Amino acid sequence: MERFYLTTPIYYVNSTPHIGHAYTTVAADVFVRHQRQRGRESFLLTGVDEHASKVARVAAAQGLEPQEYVDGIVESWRALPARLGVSPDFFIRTSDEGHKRFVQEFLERIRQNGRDDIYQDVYAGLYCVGCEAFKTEDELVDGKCPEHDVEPEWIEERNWFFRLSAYQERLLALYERHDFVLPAFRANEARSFIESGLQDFSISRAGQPWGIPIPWDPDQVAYVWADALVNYLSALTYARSGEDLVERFWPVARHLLGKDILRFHCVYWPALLLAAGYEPPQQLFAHGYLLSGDRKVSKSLGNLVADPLDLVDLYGADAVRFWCARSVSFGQDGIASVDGLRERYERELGNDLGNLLSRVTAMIARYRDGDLEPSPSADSPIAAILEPLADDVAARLDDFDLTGALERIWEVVRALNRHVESTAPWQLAKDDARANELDCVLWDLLDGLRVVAIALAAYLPEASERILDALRQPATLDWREVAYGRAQRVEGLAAATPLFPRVDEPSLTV
Ligand code: ME8
Repeated sequence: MERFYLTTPIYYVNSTPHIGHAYTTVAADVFVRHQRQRGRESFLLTGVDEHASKVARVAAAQGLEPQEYVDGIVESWRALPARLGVSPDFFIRTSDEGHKRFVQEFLERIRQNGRDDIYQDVYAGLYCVGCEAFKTEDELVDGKCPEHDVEPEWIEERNWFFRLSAYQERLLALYERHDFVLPAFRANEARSFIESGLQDFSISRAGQPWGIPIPWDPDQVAYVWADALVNYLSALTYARSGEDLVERFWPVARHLLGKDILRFHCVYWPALLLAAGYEPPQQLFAHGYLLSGDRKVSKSLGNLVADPLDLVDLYGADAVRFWCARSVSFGQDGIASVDGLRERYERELGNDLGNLLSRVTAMIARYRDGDLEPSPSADSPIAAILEPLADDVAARLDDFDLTGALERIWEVVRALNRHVESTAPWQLAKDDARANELDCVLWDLLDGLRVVAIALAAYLPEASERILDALRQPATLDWREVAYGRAQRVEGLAAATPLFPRVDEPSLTV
């Protein structure tokens, strides 16, 4: 049985979600839904990172205890996947007891691995609370963290260090595998960072009451990244009560993340795993930034596009999912604009796909009273168009090519539209001698739309179900159905209602 385990980053709860968080969450869901269609046992993990200093600060500013604060705001983070049509197999909170216990065991395993990988020292240096990361002078621009545009704070404290420097060779060996980190240019970035020499880093913080206590020194708490990264493993130990999923899913673990947290995932995390006696993940994919102007979309930079949930209210989850997958080539940076969403909604979802469904169903209703018998033909041009689709899309999605796979499906949508124009069923309908020809054309279009609906199901789960329903086809999403000639006979098919009706938009632009 092939399995698939995919994680999103766990997001900081110092604020509510924005479109950048929706982006990774949607992408992860598309990959997992697709693998399920191919019959793979899959597990999608997402959740929140609660023990950050910035979270404690926001709580204090609101006069709340950190736990009280996170218990409140976590609801808006749970709503994010739910409203985007994403149903994670588990939603982790780092304040879960199961997670806290596992982090303590994990750190204890490293300390007792016989290699002296954890030692005490004094950290004196800079810390960016935005990144929750220690910074060196050369990482700053004009004395500020370039990511958050703020000066880091000076910290001097005695805490526990992890001997990352001892893992250079073992980490480089992971990068011998060409696809350990994708895209390849990100693998090169991580590899050169490792080659440039690794500094040990602090895995605990002194004088911070909010966090997971270090088991052998409860006056200190785990550094937020040494706590958060472990979620990918800890979740598997308690997501299902009485069941440990580590053996089932850890060997096939894949992490999806934004490029901002590449080093933590591609360098620190595999080293911590090796030190604790676990295998590194199978694969990591780092995508780019959604930008507003030339800056990353971010709450702290205050350049938000719009609340993702407002966009869902207006356009529906499918439209937001489509826009995430299609507006920026996955892996690259790109502009996320609400204008772009509106434009794609109208032109691609409304016209290319929605009108195609309306036209095809209306023609079947009108010219054949809604009844059609299967009439596949091996030399149909539609057969040739559909034949390579399943493999092409699957290969792209296996490589995390979210945008490329969708474009491949859209080629078929466009081809079906051209087929309507070139065969002109309204002309055929005028000539009784061409009745068979009309049957074949209509049936091919029906079958093509059926294939498109199944191929698109991972991206547009709601629309896909509605298309299959409008076509009176079974709701099965089995990937083997993405093949020509499998549509079933239809009876009493009616013209479909618009799939993506016009939206009158209030002011949502930046
Ligand atoms: O870094 N464009 O949490 P975070 C694209 N808690 N993706 C974006 C984005 C943008 N403009 N803004 C955010 C953390 N993201 C840690 C992670 S994991 C063990 C701990 C997405 O709330 C993207 O996935 O800052 C990015 O990596 C993540 O949100 C950062 O979320």
